[in-house]
Amino acid sequence: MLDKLFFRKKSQEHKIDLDDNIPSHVAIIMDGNGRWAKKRALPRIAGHHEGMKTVRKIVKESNFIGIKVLTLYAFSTENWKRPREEVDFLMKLPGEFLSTFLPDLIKENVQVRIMGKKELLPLHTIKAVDQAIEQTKNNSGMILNFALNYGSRDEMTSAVKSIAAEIKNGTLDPSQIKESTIEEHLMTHGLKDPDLLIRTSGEVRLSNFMLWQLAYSEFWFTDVYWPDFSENHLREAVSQFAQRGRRYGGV
Ligand code: V07
Repeated sequence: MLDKLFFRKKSQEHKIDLDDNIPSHVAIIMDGNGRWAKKRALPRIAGHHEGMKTVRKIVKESNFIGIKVLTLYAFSTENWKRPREEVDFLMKLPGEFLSTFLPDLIKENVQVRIMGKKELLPLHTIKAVDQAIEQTKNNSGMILNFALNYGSRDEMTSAVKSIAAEIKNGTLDPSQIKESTIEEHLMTHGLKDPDLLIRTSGEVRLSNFMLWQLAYSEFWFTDVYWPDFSENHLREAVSQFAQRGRRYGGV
């Protein structure tokens, strides 16, 4: 690992030093697939398909850099409002991605996870992701966490519901509720908060993504459309992160 990083250190444009503060959890809003396609007079689904190939590249590079958790916003609770054909196409991407890349992910010791309301996905999508989760559950390397039918307000609403149910059945008293109680009921329980959020394609908002978990994260934005996002862009974001000091509200 040491000499590999050293080799790349000399050969890459954005240097990441061995003693750098590598973000352990990186979250990405993969935006701009539709605009990428439009620019080329292609259908939107062509952009999504190209975006899927970028996912593979960025997963590989993240693992190489030493990122421990990579969370990718693949489908939001709002995305159901898109045209039916586009939604149907998007729902086939997890299956296509996994049938192509799952063997590589297994070799690379990556653990696949999903956060979001899985029950509302088409059965073929659920089957594909469940199989990947099952086949990688004992992997000890990078966690690849796909936000699929995920919305932060939906996540918080579910958390409040289950906390309320525990109060009602007597297993929890309101006076015992702490920040950690809420954290334990979120879909990210057990994962540390993202250190770095990346959003592509020039939009500068959170769009209902990990509102609780991003409270102290560094944000990094680029105008680049997701299908054009490269390993070098990721290294640029990570090396800028490594240079920024973080104070957590202290002095
Ligand atoms: C999707 C490609 C990336 C750009 C954003 C929208 C389109 C990979 C997955 C995926 C999800 C779960 C999983 C394995 C792969 C995916 C959707 C859309 C819905 F276990 N890319 N990708 N899922 N796009």
